[in-house]
Amino acid sequence: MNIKQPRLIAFAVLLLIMALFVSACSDPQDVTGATPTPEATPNATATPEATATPDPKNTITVDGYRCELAFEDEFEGDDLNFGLWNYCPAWERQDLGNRWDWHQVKVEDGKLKLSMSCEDGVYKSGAIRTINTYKQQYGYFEICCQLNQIPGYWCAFWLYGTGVSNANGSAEDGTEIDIFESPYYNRSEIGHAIHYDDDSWQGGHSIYSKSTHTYVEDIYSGYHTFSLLWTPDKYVFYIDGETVWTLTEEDIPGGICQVPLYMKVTVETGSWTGLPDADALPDAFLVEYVRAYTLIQE
Ligand SMILES: [Ca+2]
Ligand SMILES: [Ca+2]
Repeated sequence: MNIKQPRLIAFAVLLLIMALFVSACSDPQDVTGATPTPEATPNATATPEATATPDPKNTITVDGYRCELAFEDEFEGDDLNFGLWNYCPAWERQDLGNRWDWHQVKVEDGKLKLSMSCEDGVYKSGAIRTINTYKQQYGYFEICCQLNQIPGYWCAFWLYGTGVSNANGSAEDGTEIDIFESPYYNRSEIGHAIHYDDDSWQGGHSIYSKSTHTYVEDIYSGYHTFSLLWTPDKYVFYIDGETVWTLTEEDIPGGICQVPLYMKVTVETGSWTGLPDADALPDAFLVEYVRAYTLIQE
């Protein structure tokens, strides 16, 4: 027997083991991705963080105030969500005979469409509100929308409550907060206002009002957001996320509203804007979504 034979056998066994090892590493299944990677570790598909990540839309921070989504309508489907909204009553609205009319309210293509028509000289427009479905005190309110495309009427997103007409010198029992109004089509301006102690129901007028205008180039083109932060001691108005008006309790003799209000999304016309050209109707106020967030108490 050759003394080198056991070494040859051992060397051959070693080569066989190495061949098997190389074969296993080059298995096509491994090459195609079965080999666990850091991203594909068993934990990665079941980590609590992955499934519990909050929707960034649900909790937001506005000027340092943490807010949680409490009301949302993206206007999907083909009808108004009557769990969230009601039609505004078909009463006469403004001084030139404008009336609200539920026939001017539609939901289609993922949007709320509030239009205007002129029938026998009467201008009818769409309007909805949450008077019977949702009220909120403080928080952040936001609408994303495309405004009127012709002059002669205005769109608005506003907050209102029954206490607005309680003329007692206080704004705390109810304030109309006009987050935005669009009567200034020809000037690319947007209006913002508050009203309280409004005795207009008795034929008078708002005893206290404060308002401002904001110029934004091309604001009547495309979609924009209009929003309000309402805290116990201030209102902050925003257009496209930019602060455009701030009112603190020192700015308002009656103070900041301290009661829940409901939301209104409306179209109106009157002597403020003049009537629109009937031949240009129906134009439409298009709303992509409305959201309301409550303040998170900390
Ligand atoms: Ca009052
Ligand atoms: Ca939408």
